[in-house]
Amino acid sequence: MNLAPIPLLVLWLLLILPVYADDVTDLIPEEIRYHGRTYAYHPQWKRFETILRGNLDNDPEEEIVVSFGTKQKIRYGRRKGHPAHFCLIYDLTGEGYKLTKTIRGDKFPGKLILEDFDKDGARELAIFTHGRRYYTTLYIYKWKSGEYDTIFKHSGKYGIDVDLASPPTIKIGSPNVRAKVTTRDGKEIEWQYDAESLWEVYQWNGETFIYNKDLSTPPKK
Ligand SMILES: [Ca+2]
Ligand SMILES: [Ca+2]
Repeated sequence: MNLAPIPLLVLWLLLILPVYADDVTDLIPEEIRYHGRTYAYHPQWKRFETILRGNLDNDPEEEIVVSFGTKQKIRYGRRKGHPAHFCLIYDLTGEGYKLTKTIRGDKFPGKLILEDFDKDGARELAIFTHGRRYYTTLYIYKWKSGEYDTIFKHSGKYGIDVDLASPPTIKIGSPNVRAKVTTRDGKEIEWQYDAESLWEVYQWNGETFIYNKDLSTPPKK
């Protein structure tokens, strides 16, 4: 076997990979001005950074979506800036990638999903964003009449999951406070949390996610 091409291949990869990576890394800015405040990129959440490509709007070029953590810059006082999650959408134009949408999430970056829920050829963007005390919010954005519109938003701290089955569903957990327990004298009372969450299920109906009573965990009576 002729191994001569292998070093050349490695050299070629070393030449091409950094160019691509630099390009994409540049899409995460060092600073963002948002609603009169300045936020600085913070590497503390680097392992949760996400960069995805996909066509999100009505032109054929792909967009790039980046999601990362920042801290608000506070000029005066010794207080440290609060964390803030940002998600940016760039559109590919003749001159390169142009920022078209800035989404401020909660405090910490979560996962992103690009999925064409309504099968119209443009993908929708699902953003998970986290707050303190295990609080998670899920936003779903869709390109509609020239802008990105929120078609779904829900928060909770007992689990949120997007299932991309056909039709797709979203499960939102809530505490099962109605669990029944039996007292020592044999009486059944509603007293404590059950280990298993209750699940509110939303199912895609062709246009949006709507609550589906049959798929949801029935509240215990
Ligand atoms: Ca596009
Ligand atoms: Ca779509």
